[in-house]
Amino acid sequence: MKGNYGWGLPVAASTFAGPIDFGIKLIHAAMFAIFILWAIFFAYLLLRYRRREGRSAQAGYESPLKSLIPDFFVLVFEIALIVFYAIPNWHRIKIAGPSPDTALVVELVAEQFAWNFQYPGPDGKFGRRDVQFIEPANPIGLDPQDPAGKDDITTVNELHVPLGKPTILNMSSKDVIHSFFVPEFRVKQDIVPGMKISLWFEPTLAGRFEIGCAQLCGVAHSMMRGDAYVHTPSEYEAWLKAQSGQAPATTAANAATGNSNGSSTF
Ligand SMILES: [Cu+2]
Repeated sequence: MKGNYGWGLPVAASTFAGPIDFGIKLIHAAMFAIFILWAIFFAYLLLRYRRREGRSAQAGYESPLKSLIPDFFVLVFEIALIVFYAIPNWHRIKIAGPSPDTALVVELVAEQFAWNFQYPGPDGKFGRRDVQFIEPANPIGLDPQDPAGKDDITTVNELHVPLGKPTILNMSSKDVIHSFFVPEFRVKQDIVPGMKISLWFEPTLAGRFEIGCAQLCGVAHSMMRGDAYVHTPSEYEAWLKAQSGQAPATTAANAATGNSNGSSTF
C-alpha cells in the first residue's frame, strides 16, 4: 500500500476519482475563499464602525437587505453545487450504474471480521447460499447440492477485478453493519444485515489497494481489512483460470505477500 497515500488525496484508481476529487477541491477552495472574504469584510466593519472621537460605536443595520448580499452569493453557489454537481454525480454513482451484462458481478458477504467474495465461475451462475450451510470451511453457506455453485470461486479478504471494466459488488452482512471502503476507488458503502446493497466502480489503475471496514463493527474492526487487486484483462483471466482449476491453490499474489488470511477455493 506504500505510495497510495500521501499528504493529499490517495492515488486515483477509478473513474469516480475525477468528479469526487473535483468536488473535494472545489469545496475546499470555496471555503478558503469565503473564509478570506469574510475576514476582510469583518476587518472592514471593525475599522469602519470603530469608536472614534465624537462618534460612538452603534448597533444596527445601514440596510437589512444590503447586509444579506454576501449570503446571497454563498446561497447561489451552494444551490449551483447541488444542482450541477451533487445531483448528477450522485445519480451516476449511486443510481444509474452499469448493466450487469457488461460488468463483472461479484457477491460480497461481510462478517466480523472478514470480507468473503463469491464469483460465479465459468457457468456465470452464482450458487445458492443459505445460513444452514455456514461452517468454518464454508463461510458464505454455499449449498453443496446446488450445481450452479459447484464451479463458484470464493476468496477471503481478496477481491480480484479486471482493469477498465465496471465491477458490481452485491453486498450483504452476516452479523452487524460493516462498510466497504477503498479510498483509491473513492467508494464507501455501508453493508446492512438483512439488506442486499449494490456498489459499482470501474478501476483505471492496476495494482493492489487496501479494503478497509469504515464502520466500527466490533473488537477487531481495525483488523477487518482486505486487498483489492486490479489486474490487466489478460492477468485477470489467468487468475480466474487458476482459481477454476481442480487444485485449491492459494493465489500467486497471496503467496507473494505471505498473507496468512489466505484465499480458499472450493
Ligand atoms: Cu466491519
